[in-house]
This record gives sequence, structure tokens and C-alpha cells, in this order.
Amino acid sequence: MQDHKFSFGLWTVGWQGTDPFGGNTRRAFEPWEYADKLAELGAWGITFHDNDVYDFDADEATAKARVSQLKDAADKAGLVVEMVTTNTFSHPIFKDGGLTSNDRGVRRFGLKKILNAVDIAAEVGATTFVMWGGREGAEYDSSKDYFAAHARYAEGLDTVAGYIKEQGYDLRIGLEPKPNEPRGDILLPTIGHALGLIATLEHGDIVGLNPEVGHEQMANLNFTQGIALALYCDKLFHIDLNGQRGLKYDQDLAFGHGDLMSSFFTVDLLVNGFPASPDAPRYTGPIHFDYKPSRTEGIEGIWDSAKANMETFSLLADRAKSFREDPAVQELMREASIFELTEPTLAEGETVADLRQAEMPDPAAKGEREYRFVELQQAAMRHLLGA
Ligand code: 3MF
Ligand code: MG
Ligand code: MG
Ligand code: MG
Repeated sequence: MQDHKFSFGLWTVGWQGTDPFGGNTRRAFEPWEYADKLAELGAWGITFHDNDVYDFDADEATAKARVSQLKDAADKAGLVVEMVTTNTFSHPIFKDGGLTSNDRGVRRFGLKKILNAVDIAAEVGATTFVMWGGREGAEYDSSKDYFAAHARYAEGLDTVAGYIKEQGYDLRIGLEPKPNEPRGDILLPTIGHALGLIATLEHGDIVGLNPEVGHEQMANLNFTQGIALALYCDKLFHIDLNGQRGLKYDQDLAFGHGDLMSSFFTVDLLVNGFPASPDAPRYTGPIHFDYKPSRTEGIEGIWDSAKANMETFSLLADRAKSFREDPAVQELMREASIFELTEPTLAEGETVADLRQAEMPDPAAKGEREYRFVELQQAAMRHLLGA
């Protein structure tokens, strides 16, 4: 477990089990009460929303005191506070969003709250500032000018990123896409949407992504493919690992308790990179879990589930290593032309006219060639199952 920088949001182990149909099933803890146990189980870091540590209406002195009590507990336990984020979704003022509310006063309030959380992030030594657009969205297309909404989103992001630079903080922003829940539709619903908006920003160099397994899977998308695109764009700044079983509410199961095969290839990418493309960007950030101990669990279940995330990641990391090292797998990969994909399609200096002149393969023969992708996938299955 010590090989990986495992990290947990305080809101994960701290979730008391409230859902739309029932109240808490577990008691509340103070935020600093998690540090020792998480460290003992093998965690390296923690993360939090401003209001995981102090109440929405806490005065400044109380807020400061509570953050420093948490930071002390983390230091004592040997845990890094690696990421901080803002809650712009719980209080009713944010019911139409923080940065994209139709109401300008709400937007100004939201922006100020986010900037305050940026100061806290810098103070506790975090290097990532996550922005999940919890209630940036709509239920009704009649309710919002979507052009203006994206403009205000970009304005907010550039203001926060510009402030980070101005202050000289060692912080980068990770946008967290999610397609729906709590809003019917959330703006920047997927990794691709977020990348599109980032490309328009003035300070986009310090704005990247914090993709979550379950969020992409709620849109029926392939998470591994999504983070591969983020890496290709050099924008995978942080990650939220968890489990999701298909198109339903945001389950936040423990990592691996959703689509196991997909989890295997996610871990493979995180720990092995793109083996055929050794110069490609690698993910070097924390292995951060954003899950919820199921509502059926008691206090023991909080720790069982926290451990489950780290255990599954570690097991899959071992399996992914053995998969990549297996000579039979490498042979199957050669047979599948996997390494050939790294060769540019045109030769150096070759023009379109040259391509038109060049000798082409026989389409019928190429149509009949074997890739043996199924056998390769079955080889992955054998490693995954420890066969
Ligand atoms: C919601 C989430 C959020 C974000 C968090 C920032 C409450 O589905 O995933 O967790 O992860 O706000 O990291
Ligand atoms: Mg989530
Ligand atoms: Mg989730
Ligand atoms: Mg998340």
C-alpha cells in the first residue's frame, strides 16, 4: 500500500448516510478525528471542502481555528493535505449554481467563497484546487442563456486562476465533470466538454481536470479512454476513483466495486502509463478516492470500505504489472499491431500526393487479417483473476 499516494476526501469517510429518502445512519465526527485512522490504514493524504471543516455561516476566527486544528491533526498523523475544494452546492443560495447562477449577486457571493477557499488551500499546502460544478446547470432549457452561462463559467475560472497566479500560489485547478445529479443537467458534463472550455481560457495553463470514475460512467462513457485524452492534453491534474454500476444515481461505491475490468485498465494506465508511447505524459498525482461508505454500514464499515479502496487499487496494480510483463501478452500485442499505432501514418516529408501514388495494401487481405483482441483481453482476464 505504501507504493501509492492514497488520499481520501473528508466528505467520503465522513458521509453519514443521508439520501433523498432517509436521514443519517451514522453519527458525525469532527474532521480531525479521521486522520490517525486513515494514516494507520495506509493513506498518504486527505482533502476537504471548506464546509467539511467549518459551517457555512462560521465567523472567520472559528473557520481559521478549525482549519488549523485539522492541519495539526494531519501533520501529527503524517498526512498531507493535498487538495482543497469549495462547497458551492449545499446552501440554498446556490440552488441555481455558484459561478453560473442567473442572479449576479449569487455569482459574486460564490466567487468570493471560492477565492476564500483558494487562500485556505495555499495555507494548508495543497497543490490542487478542485472545482466540481455541483449546481452549475439546469433542469429546464428555458431557464438559462447557455452562451452567457459558459461565458460566466469561463470568467469565474479565469478570475480564480488569475488570482492563484497573482498570489504566487503553487496551486493548479482541477475541474470535475459530472453529467447530472444534483441538477438535471450539469454544465461541463464530461471530460471532453471541460477540455473544450479550458481551451478558451486566458489562464488555462493552470486549469486541468479531476475526472471521477462514476461520473463518466453515469454518461455511459469509458473512463480509461477519458483520462487517456486528459493525459494526451497534459491536463490530468488529479483524480477521483470510485465504483459505479451502470446508468443510475451517483453510487460512489468503493473503487473496483463497479466495473472491475474497467478499473483494471484504469489502474494499468495510472501505474504503467502508455507502454508503447514512453514519452507520453504520466499521471504522478495522488490516488484520490471519492466514494461513500454505503448507508448500510456502521462505523466499522467506514474503515472496511476505506481499506477496500486501497486494497483493490494495490491488487490491481500488481495484476497490471504482471499483465504487462507477461511475454505471452507482449506477443499478442505485437500480433495485434498495438506498437504499430505509435508510427505516424505518413512517412516523414510524405505529401498527400505521395500517399496517392504509394502502393496500397490489398483491402480484401486486410479485411481478413487477425487482430486476436479477444485472446488478448482473455489474457488480461487471466492476470486480473490471478489464474
Ligand atoms: C459529487 C462529487 C464531489 C466532488 C467534490 C470535489 C462531493 O459527485 O464527486 O464530492 O468530488 O466536490 O472534489
Ligand atoms: Mg461524485
Ligand atoms: Mg460519484
Ligand atoms: Mg468527485
